[in-house]
Amino acid sequence: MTKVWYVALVGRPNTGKSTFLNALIGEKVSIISPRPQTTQRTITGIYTEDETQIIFLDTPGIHESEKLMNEHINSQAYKSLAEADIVIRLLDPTRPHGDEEKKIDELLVWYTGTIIRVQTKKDVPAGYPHKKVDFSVSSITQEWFKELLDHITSLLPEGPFLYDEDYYTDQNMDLRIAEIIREQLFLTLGEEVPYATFVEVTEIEEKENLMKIMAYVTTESDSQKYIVIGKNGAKINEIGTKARLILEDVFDKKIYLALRVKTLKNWRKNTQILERLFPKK
Ligand SMILES: Nc1nc2c(ncn2[C@@H]2O[C@H](COP(=O)(O)OP(=O)(O)OP(=O)(O)O)[C@@H](O)[C@H]2O)c(=O)[nH]1
Ligand SMILES: [Mg+2]
Repeated sequence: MTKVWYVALVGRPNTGKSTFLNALIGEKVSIISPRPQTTQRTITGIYTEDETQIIFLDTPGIHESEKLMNEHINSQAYKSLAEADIVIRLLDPTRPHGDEEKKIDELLVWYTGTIIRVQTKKDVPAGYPHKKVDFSVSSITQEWFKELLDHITSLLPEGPFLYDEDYYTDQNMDLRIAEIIREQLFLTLGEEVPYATFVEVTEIEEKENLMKIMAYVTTESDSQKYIVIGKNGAKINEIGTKARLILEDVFDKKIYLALRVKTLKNWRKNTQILERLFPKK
C-alpha cells in the first residue's frame, strides 16, 4: 500500500531549506543564494520512491519585519504550516540563534503535527550548535539523508499518491522560469536591489528544440532600473546569459531569452501586486 503526506520545511532565512529540498529531489526545484529571503513563495518538491510519496513544501524563511511585502512573504510560510502533516524545522548552526528562532519557536507551539528538528550544514564547523536536534545533515555530502527519509516514511499514513511518480514539482513553467531569473538577480546584484525587483514571464513560445521566452524584471525606481541594466546593458546581459544557461539545463532545450527591465514605482507597497505575486490560495 502506498504512503503519502505533506512535509513543510520551516526555518529562518538562509538555513539551507531550498538547498536541502533540491538535494533530496535531485533536481533544481527551488532557487538558492547566500542571501536571506531568497525563497519568497512556497515551492513544492515531490519525492517519490517505491511506495512512498513525500510532498515537501519549501517555505520562505520566517523573519521579523514591519514591511508589507515581508508580511506577504511570511504568510506564505504560515499557510504551508497549516497545510503540513509534518514540519521539518531546519536549524542553522553557523550563526548565532537570535530573535527569528524565538519567533519560530513561538509559532510552533501552536502546531499540532509532528516536528522533526534538523540541524543543517554538517559539513562546516558548527559554531552555534542547536539543542535537542533529531538529525544533523549536510546537503553537500547528503550525510544522514537516508536515515531522515526513513524516519519520515515511518510516520506516513497509507494513502494513494497525489502526483504521478515522474512529477517532482507542481510549479508551472512561467513561475519556474521567473524564479531562475530571480535567482540570478540575487546572485548578481548587490545590496537592496534584488529585494526591490520582481520577475514576470509574459510570453513563451515552444518549438521542438527551442523555447523563446520574454520576461520582465520590474524595479521600484528608475535608479534601480539603471543598476539592473548596467553600463551599455552589461548587467542585464550577464543576468540573461547566466539564467539562459540554467534554463537550457533544466528544460534540456535551446533557450532564447529576451529580458526587459521596467519600473513600477513603490510596487512593494501595492497590495494588488503583492497579492498577485504571493497568492493566498
Ligand atoms: N556548506 C553548506 N552550505 C549550505 C548547506 N545548505 C545550504 N548551504 C548554503 O546556505 C546558503 C543558503 O541556502 P538556501 O538553501 O538558499 O537557504 P534557505 O533556507 O532556503 O533561505 P531562504 O530562502 O532565504 O529562506 C547558500 O549559500 C547555500 O549554498 C550545506 O549543507 N552545507
Ligand atoms: Mg529558500
